[in-house]
Amino acid sequence: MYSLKFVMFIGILSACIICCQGFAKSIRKKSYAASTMELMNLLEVEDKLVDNLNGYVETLKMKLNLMKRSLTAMSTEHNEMQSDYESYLANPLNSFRLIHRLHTSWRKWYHYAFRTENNALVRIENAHHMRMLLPTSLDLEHACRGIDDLMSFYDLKPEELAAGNLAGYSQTDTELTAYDCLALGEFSVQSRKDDLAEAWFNLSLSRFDNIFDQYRAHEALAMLLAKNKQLTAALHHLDNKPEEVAPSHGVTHIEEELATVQNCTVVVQKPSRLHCRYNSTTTPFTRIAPLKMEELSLDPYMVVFHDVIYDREIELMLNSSNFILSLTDSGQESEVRASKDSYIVESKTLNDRVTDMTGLSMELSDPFSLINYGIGGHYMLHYDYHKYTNTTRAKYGDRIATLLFYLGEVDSGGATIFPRINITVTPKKGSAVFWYNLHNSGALHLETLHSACPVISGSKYVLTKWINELPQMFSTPCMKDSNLHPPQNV
Ligand SMILES: *[C@@H]1O[C@H](CO)[C@@H](O)[C@H](O)[C@H]1NC(C)=O
Ligand SMILES: *[C@@H]1O[C@H](CO)[C@@H](O)[C@H](O)[C@H]1NC(C)=O
Ligand SMILES: *[C@@H]1O[C@H](CO)[C@@H](O)[C@H](O)[C@H]1NC(C)=O
Ligand SMILES: *[C@@H]1O[C@H](CO)[C@@H](O)[C@H](O)[C@H]1NC(C)=O
Ligand SMILES: *[C@@H]1O[C@H](CO)[C@@H](O)[C@H](O)[C@H]1NC(C)=O
Ligand SMILES: CC(=O)N[C@H]1CO[C@H](CO)[C@@H](O)[C@@H]1O
Repeated sequence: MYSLKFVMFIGILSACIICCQGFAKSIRKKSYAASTMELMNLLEVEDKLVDNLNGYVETLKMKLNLMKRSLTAMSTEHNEMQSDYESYLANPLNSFRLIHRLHTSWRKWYHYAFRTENNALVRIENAHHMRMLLPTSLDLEHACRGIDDLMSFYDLKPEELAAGNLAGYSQTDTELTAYDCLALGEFSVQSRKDDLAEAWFNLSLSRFDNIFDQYRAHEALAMLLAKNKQLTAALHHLDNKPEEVAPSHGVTHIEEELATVQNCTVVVQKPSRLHCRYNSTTTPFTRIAPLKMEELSLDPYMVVFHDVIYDREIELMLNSSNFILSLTDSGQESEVRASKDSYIVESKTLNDRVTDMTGLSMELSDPFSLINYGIGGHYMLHYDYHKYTNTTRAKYGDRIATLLFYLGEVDSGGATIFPRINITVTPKKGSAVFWYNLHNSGALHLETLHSACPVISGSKYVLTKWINELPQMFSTPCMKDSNLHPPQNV
């Protein structure tokens, strides 16, 4: 039991403080975890909730009993008929009763089954109102932090706490449940204490007693391992997935990351390209200087252009003192992109060239951004589109297409890969890859998921251009549900 006297003393004290400070009691502002008074209120709330649920169960039981009794009567009658149905139905009264039963009674039962009893409804509404009194996720976070602080101060281990052992002050009835351990693990993940999180998840796993619940702990462990790039170990935890459980978004993501890693180790040029030809039909410029382009995919439409940026242009850009300065800045390492922060480049010449290559207007497009990936530099799986809400999108426009110039030769690694369409583009100095991120209908093209493989040797410079959809309104034919973007003449 709780030390009630102590709790009440603190409770009264807190009440005084609350009154003195003139807090409106009706609006709960205090964190439950911060005050014993509030915790006492929470005990009361739990009492009421249990009462309420009990009432609900009683109401349902009455309904169930009523239905069971009728069912017994009905099946007795039905069985009687079946033993000798000819003589049963020979009696006109029996025939009448059969028709009546099926016409009236079953309908009645059907409606009765759907109807929610007033009594039950009141209980549900009670529960609905009491939601206001329940601890919020912030309360839970405070509570987790409290436990975490205790552990740091007294150097407690998760196993001890889980067993209800508070620094030698042991009480077996305060053992933590598997779900408690899971919540503390998730809090530890958020606080970036991964070792602690693993220990909590391990404890949670050992406390669950069926495979469905256990899978939740396995999933949590898998996410943790995946975060630390231990993808194979992560997938191992997912082996035990019960068939009835639908794969979660996170799990799919781990599988894709792993496939990406495997793909990156086999960076091979895709042999069967669709076409390779000189193209001179996009704009007048290209009639004079045809573009060498290869089609990689029709859906999403994706092409590689060769020799579209000149060595001298690249040298000038990379020699720019501002760019060099931006490289020596200690760029923040992000988890998604392990590369130096990008550097903005404005160039009318290049803008015009992209228009020549793609037939798209560069109005409203993001400026070029120059990115350097050093050894091991990579970019995890992502989409280029923003996935704006409709109103934001109507205002700003999403990125309809991406053009990516390769500015440096990479000796090994560094490919751009699209796992969902099985396309790998190896960087080649002076070439560029172009693809549409959106369907012609405007829908986001999910197959454009891509990542940049780690550079093994060399240094990879890419110049990207994200092209805005809004100025293309009159040039892109809007064919609903058509995936192919036939390039247009400007
Ligand atoms: C969690 O369990 C795994 C497998 O039993 C073990 O290898 C690992 O060391 C444990 N981690 C912690 C932090 O206890
Ligand atoms: C993906 O491409 C590689 C290399 O071209 C090929 O070996 C493999 O069979 C392809 N996989 C699929 C699923 O198309
Ligand atoms: C770029 O810098 C290198 C080394 O400092 C120099 O040799 C080269 O001439 C420069 N190129 C241009 C185009 O300025
Ligand atoms: C946004 O627009 C699309 C297409 O017009 C529509 O299908 C979707 O329901 C809209 N979403 C919202 C949140 O309005
Ligand atoms: C050249 O490319 C443009 C745009 O990419 C396309 O419309 C046209 O069909 C291509 N022409 C040839 C001859 O391939
Ligand atoms: C581009 C590429 O090699 N894609 C492959 C990546 O890995 C998955 C699964 O292993 C394959 O199905 C893709 O073909």
